[in-house]
This record gives sequence, structure tokens and C-alpha cells, in this order.
Amino acid sequence: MKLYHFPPSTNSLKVRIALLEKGLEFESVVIDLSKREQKDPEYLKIHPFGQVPALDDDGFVVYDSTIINEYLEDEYPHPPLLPADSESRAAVRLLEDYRDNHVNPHFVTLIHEYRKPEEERDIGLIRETQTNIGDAFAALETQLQGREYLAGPFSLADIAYMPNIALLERFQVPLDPDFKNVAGWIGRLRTRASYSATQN
Ligand SMILES: N[C@@H](CCC(=O)N[C@@H](CS)C(=O)NCC(=O)O)C(=O)O
Repeated sequence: MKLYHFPPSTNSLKVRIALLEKGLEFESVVIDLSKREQKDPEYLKIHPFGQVPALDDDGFVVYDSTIINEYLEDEYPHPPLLPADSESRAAVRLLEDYRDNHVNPHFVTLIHEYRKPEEERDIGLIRETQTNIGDAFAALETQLQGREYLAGPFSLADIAYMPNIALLERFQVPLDPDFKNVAGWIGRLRTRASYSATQN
């Protein structure tokens, strides 16, 4: 299996964590986004939209982190990262969708700001984005009430958020101290061996 990825990319990390959780070995092919390698004509044959990640599993190519993780679950179902019943599976997918469309974009804003020299950063935008992240995590606080992980057992939903959790620390985003469920969940995620993928 070959994983085309860029190590700091949050969406690439979603797949690396799923591979680690499933104990699947892979060859790492780094596509350096800082050199725009994702737009190289050769790579566009792998990923037609020129993004990371993409996966080549013995000649079968699939891209988009969420779709790749679903593929991994279908092809390598043990250990399971989706619950067995349809309602819980739908809940996992909604939580992933929330992360992809309503949480991760705020982190992309922070990544772009922190890439700039300090004096060029838009502090107002950083503060506003931190508030947006706090608001987004308020929904997770409710979701985690009475649950160890977002959908009960550890799942693809939790994996989707792990790269973002690591960035909370890196960008020193303060979370509301009243978010006790979120704090406990983050603590549990940090103890998983696969969390180490986020630390390079
Ligand atoms: N929906 C896609 C989004 C992929 C994506 O946005 N990848 C970013 C890195 S995290 C990327 O390749 N950015 C470079 C570009 O779009 O040119 C997924 O989940 O894989």
C-alpha cells in the first residue's frame, strides 16, 4: 500500500492514524505542498484534483481522506472503526462531516496565519478563528455527554478530529475550561499510540 501524503496536512493525518489503528503497513510517498508537488502532472494522474492524501492499494487508487478511511474499513474491517448498526454509523459520518466542513476550515485559517512571519499575522483573524473553534467544540461537549468517544466506541469520527486536537496545542488555542467532556476525550485520544502520528 502506498500513501501519498504531506506529513503536516490534517487530512493526510486522518488516513495515517486510521492505518496505524488498523496495524496496516504502508509505503510513504511525500507530496510536498510547499513545493506545489500536488499539482505535478504525474501526481494529477493519482489525484485528479491535486490534493493530499491519496492511497494506492495494490493498484487500486482512492483519494479524499474520508473516502479512503471508509475504503480501509470496508477492505480491512478489523479492528472495526465503524459501529455495527446503521444509526451509529450515520452518527459517525455526520460527526466526520462536521469536522471536515465546520471545524477543519478554521484550522486551515490558523495554519495559513502561523505560516507567515509573526509581524505579518492578522491577530484579529487569529482571535476570531479561536472563537470559532471554541464555538465548534461546544457542540462536541454536548455530543460527548455520557460517552468516552464521540459515537460511543472509538471510531473514524474520533480519528478525524485527532490532527486538529494536536494543532490546538501547537497554536495554543484556549478551550473553555467548562468543556470537561472535551478535556477528558482529548486526554483519552492523546494516550492512543496512533496519536504519535500527529507529533512530527
Ligand atoms: N476533502 C479532501 C480535502 C483534501 C485537502 O484539502 N488537502 C489539502 C491538505 S490538508 C491539500 O492537498 N491542499 C493543497 C491544495 O489544495 O492544493 C480530503 O479530505 O482529502
